[in-house]
Amino acid sequence: MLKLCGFAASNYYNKAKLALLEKNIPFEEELAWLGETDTTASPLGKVPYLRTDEGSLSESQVIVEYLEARYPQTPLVPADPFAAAKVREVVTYLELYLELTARELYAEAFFGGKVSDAVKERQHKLLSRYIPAFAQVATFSPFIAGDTFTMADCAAVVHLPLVSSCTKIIYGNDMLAELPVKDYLKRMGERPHVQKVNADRKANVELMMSRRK
Ligand SMILES: N[C@@H](CCC(=O)N[C@@H](CS)C(=O)NCC(=O)O)C(=O)O
Repeated sequence: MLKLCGFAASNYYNKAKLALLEKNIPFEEELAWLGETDTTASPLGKVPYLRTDEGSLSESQVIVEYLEARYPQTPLVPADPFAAAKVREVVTYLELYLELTARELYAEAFFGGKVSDAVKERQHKLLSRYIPAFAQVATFSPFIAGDTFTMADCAAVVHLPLVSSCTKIIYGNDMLAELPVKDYLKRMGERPHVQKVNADRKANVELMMSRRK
């Protein structure tokens, strides 16, 4: 049985979890907080990682691509190579440009830390350039990368809320406000597997907070 390792407050963990759920692949969850991960499975100590009968895998996109190749049921990329590449393009813009750039602000936005004004300014400049580029590759019609649910939605559903809320907290305005993100997330929130991921995330955030006290 596949084992998804990490914790459900993590957006990258939830991306892999949503792919597993949407593809109806049986799996178990193994709770591993940061600092308590198996570094033979995830050398950088990051979550998620996946235990399979063949060995372990780290990096959420590697995991999702493995699931896609190993379990072709309920595909999360179109069969057409160009359409599939367009889906992966959206994932790349979401993660490499939006999420990773916003991540520099999370310490202050979500974890009670402090981010310097210089970093805030630099990330604002980058996001101001990256968000319109993302808007050019994302369709939101009705899914993030076209007319079917894909691995790009597994990423968008977990990353977009963080980018919205952290920019709102740090800069006083949601830098995604001009994109149809709210309506998109509302639509996605009607999917039972998205609801499960969100409910498990909330419960895990509470557990995380109670551990800090
Ligand atoms: N590129 C990685 C990113 C995963 C990641 O950053 N996960 C966070 C939790 S949301 C983490 O493990 N952070 C700890 C660290 O970066 O050391 C992936 O796609 O799996």
